[in-house]
Amino acid sequence: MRICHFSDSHLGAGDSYSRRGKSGLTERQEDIINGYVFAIDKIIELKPDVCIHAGDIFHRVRPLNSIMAIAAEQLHRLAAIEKIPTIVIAGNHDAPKQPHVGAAIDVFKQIENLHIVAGNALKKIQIGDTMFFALPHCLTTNELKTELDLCIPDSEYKNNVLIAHGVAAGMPEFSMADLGEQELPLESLNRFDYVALGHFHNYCKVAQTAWYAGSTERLSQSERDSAKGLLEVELNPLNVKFHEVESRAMISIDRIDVKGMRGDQVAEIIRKQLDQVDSTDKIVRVNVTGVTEETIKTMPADVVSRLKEKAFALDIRFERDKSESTDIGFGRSAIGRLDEGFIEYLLSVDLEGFDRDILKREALKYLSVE
Ligand SMILES: [Mn+2]
Repeated sequence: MRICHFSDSHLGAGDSYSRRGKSGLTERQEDIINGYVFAIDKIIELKPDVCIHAGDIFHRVRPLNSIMAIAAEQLHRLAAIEKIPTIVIAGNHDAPKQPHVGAAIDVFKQIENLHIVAGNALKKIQIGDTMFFALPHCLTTNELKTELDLCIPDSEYKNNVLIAHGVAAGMPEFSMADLGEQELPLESLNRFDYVALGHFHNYCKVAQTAWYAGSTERLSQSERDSAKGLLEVELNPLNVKFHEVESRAMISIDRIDVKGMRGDQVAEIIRKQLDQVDSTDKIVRVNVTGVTEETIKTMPADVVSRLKEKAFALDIRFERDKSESTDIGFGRSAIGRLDEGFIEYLLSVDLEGFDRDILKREALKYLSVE
């Protein structure tokens, strides 16, 4: 039995990015969609016996219709046209917080050869000589425990495979402190011939037979050094191989110390650094330390937006000079992140009965300096 395991496509993410591409979605959303499509191209080329998506195919509970159509087209291609039996589980990002809302992936249930697993309950799926225990994201720890207790390998089958979305226990470095994150005890993972995990975005082995496939595109700076792609898994004996797919480069320019410098000098230093790393097609974070009130006051008004033209995306973080005692924030830069953070939060929560646009407008009134 040969399996392809991929995960965390987060389709729809990147909507706060400013430039729009040909599709009308943002260029960043297009990147994220491309990662998902490239992974499916590779899986079709590898022609496994079974394909697994271990959760968070969508970034939000309610994706745009256009995003759902893209997801459906590719799953149809994989399962119905290429006839690769495919199992997709709900993750914490795309599982609804209220059961009556239902999971977006449920819409794909009718696709031939596709097994959709959502709704807080384990589903056992037999394919050939292998039993797949597909455990979607559960709403509560109690529900998770009840369902995990049902995950007992059956010796009737040559292989038993567990599919789950969450944090492998005892590995705090893997916790992304996400809302609704769930912990999977190692003793329940170790019983299986293979465990296909989702949630952690950098592919890695976490227990004797348990692997995270990682995400199909980089979604945060903590993923900048990790290649993106999918796992090809041979069972009996277990052999796991990573296949890379194309993804956007992410870099971090760390600790440019600007103590005692004026804002216009700082802008020039950042510009030179960006030239050195050939930043045009990359997502770049710049950490500037030793910033004083004087640095901010002497920074030309449009400097950040002009620097932004030099990268695909640019996030400049100014860190205050520790010897400066004042408590006042950093105007544009600090506030800029606060309002962006709040909008991101607004987009990520269910706002039943509220108008998202009105809330967004009101919030910006209070959080923006302009
Ligand atoms: Mn997740």
